[in-house]
Amino acid sequence: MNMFCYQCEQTAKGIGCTAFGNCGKDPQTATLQDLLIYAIKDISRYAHRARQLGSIDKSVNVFTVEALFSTLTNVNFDPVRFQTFLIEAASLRERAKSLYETASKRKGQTPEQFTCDVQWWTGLGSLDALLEKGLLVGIQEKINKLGPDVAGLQELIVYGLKGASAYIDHAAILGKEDDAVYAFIHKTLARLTQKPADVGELFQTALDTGAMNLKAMEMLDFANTGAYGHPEPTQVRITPLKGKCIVVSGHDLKDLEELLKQTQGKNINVYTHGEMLPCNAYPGLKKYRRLVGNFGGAWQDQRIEFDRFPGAILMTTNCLQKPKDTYKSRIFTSGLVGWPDVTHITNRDFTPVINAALAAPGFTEDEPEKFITIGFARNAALAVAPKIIDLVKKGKIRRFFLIGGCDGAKPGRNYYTDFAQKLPRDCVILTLACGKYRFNKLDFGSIDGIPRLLDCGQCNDAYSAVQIALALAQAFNCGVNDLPLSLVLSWYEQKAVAILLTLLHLGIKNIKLGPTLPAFLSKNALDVLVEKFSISPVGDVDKDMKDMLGVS
Ligand code: SF4
Ligand code: SF3
Repeated sequence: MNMFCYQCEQTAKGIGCTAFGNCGKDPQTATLQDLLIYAIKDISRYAHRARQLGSIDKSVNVFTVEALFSTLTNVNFDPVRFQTFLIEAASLRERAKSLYETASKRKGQTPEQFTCDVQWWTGLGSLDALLEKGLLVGIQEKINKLGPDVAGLQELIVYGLKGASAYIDHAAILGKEDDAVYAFIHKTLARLTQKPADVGELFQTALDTGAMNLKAMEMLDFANTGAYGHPEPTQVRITPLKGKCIVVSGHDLKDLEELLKQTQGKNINVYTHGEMLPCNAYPGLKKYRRLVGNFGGAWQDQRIEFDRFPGAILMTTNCLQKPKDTYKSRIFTSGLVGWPDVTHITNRDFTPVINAALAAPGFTEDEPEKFITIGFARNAALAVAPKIIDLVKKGKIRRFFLIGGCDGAKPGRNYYTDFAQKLPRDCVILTLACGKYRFNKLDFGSIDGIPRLLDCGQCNDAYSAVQIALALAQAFNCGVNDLPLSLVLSWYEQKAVAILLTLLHLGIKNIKLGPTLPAFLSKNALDVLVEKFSISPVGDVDKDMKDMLGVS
């Protein structure tokens, strides 16, 4: 069986994964994901029109976002879970359809009738039948039909929606929702079922997706800070302590909080991993004495790191890799994450995780102490803004570099380490997301008490970075593009796509992007990005840095 997926940076040969995903996604799962995306576009037609007539169904909203998020890279690899999703999708299609028809009748209107080339909602009990249908709606088919320019831009929009859905889902878990984001997603997916838009409209929709993602990140910021307080500068231990242990990876703060509650009094140390590192800076999470620090680095090292972690492992969101047999019995998934034959936690009952931690040996001794400093999200960073502005005016800080984004396994990502290390000592680095593990354990020193490395947090804390940039622009009475600020970004999955669209929506120019440019964007589409936004690929560290510093 074949597949075609080009949604992430690690796509095979920089073109597309066709036999098996480089991420570990098998062709069955890929095909079912394609069918699920097709299904939610169909459902969105009804949901969008029903909303226009004043009828909204919360379960359709939540399902749309969960379905999108589950197809994000490195989230769910379990074909059975996707079959279940499709069964649920079929019943939600009926619900959305009847919602629309009832609303139409109420207004004295005749509801529109829609057709689908593929009747995805029938034969749901047979995996083979679903796979047959999925193959008809794959991305390669779309490219053949629409050409690489339009197909690629349509996918850019869908990937932006996937990324934003991750943030919308996290915010909803903490009780923050806004119908405007669901409305945008339904409207946009519904539009994608119609006669293809031209390139200009597709670009505009992509930028609008970036605007919606800004709203999603803002909601999540408010949800996180509302529940756990504002991150504060914090020294985090990065070496293990003696004792039984659990490591929590992913992005879900609520899962971590519940686990910390459930492990109280059980003598189990809890460590963050990957994108959970910033949790150590939230007052509402760091108050738990047993949250003892961070273990390991970014997602792509997990098969080595989890192998040597002597406790239980919880994967709350992306990025999961194929578990090794050595730890398969002590790794657990939660939320939308899934891997066949790995125990999935439901209803945040972490008893199996706790039991696995108690059964595992744990660390036998304390490793020598080592700490890193984190916690410079918007509140903490803006608290030191007056001092930073003063240092800029005195010429002690020459330039800011936002070096952040996703990490990944492909070669070429040491560019970001080299770049950070080679920066002149009068430059400050802002960072966020898992790409920071390329350099966040290095000592960059400080400038008059301001650390040269300011860690804003997770990928969604791009919202914080935007707020910091806007505040600096206001202080210097200029636009963000006129600030002494350069953006050097790394991408891997679709949350990075959503964030990139947000930055473009804000009109931010001259972004350096790498390690490679998205395979799903055709040359023509990339040319437009270069022309309109002066985006350029990362190249030679020394040359790129000289260009950004404006020195010859
Ligand atoms: Fe390949 Fe990336 Fe798609 Fe996985 S998500 S199949 S690595 S393009
Ligand atoms: Fe990393 Fe997966 Fe993107 Fe949250 S954990 S940034 S890659």
